[in-house]
Amino acid sequence: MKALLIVDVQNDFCPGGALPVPEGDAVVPVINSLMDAFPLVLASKDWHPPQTVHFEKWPPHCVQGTPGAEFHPQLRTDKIQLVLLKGTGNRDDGYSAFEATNVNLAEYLRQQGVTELYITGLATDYCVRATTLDALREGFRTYVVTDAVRAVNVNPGDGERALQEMQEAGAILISSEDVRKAQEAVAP
Ligand code: VGL
Ligand code: ZN
Repeated sequence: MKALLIVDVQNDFCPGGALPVPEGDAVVPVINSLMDAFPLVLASKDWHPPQTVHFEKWPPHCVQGTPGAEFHPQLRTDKIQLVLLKGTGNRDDGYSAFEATNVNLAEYLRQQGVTELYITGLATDYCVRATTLDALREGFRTYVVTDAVRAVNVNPGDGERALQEMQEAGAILISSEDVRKAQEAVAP
């Protein structure tokens, strides 16, 4: 069984937010178009306390309960079965959705019978990267949907390098079109 994992598609990571990812909002329609192909859809939220060591590295963003921490308003939430909260402590970055503090994600996925994870969202070079590498370590067949992710690119090329690193670690890079095609072949 496969699951769609949406990483941090929150207002603060989109244009106009506190830590905007260039074209961050461009992933929203792509992710929306994928949801119906998956029996299980999960989404993570970066969910920081107002004071955290994380804000020594980054401008304050995604503070628990603030508008910046909400999902992008166009993201379809009706299909999201579980929200994973991460970066919730004062001393952790919580880049990976597998560091969620409200659910043990790896255990949850195994309980649900999930063997394949399709990863989308923000940002390619931080939370998508960390989540993908953890998913591989946990033994899931892990896909990264390349047109459903965007990078911060603190240094030019960070996003491309992250994709290459994930691929070398065993991730399969796939386009959203190919995800949809594969699904149509199964259930026309
Ligand atoms: C992220 C930087 C800081 C991310 C979160 O979601 O990729 N990046 N916090
Ligand atoms: Zn953060």
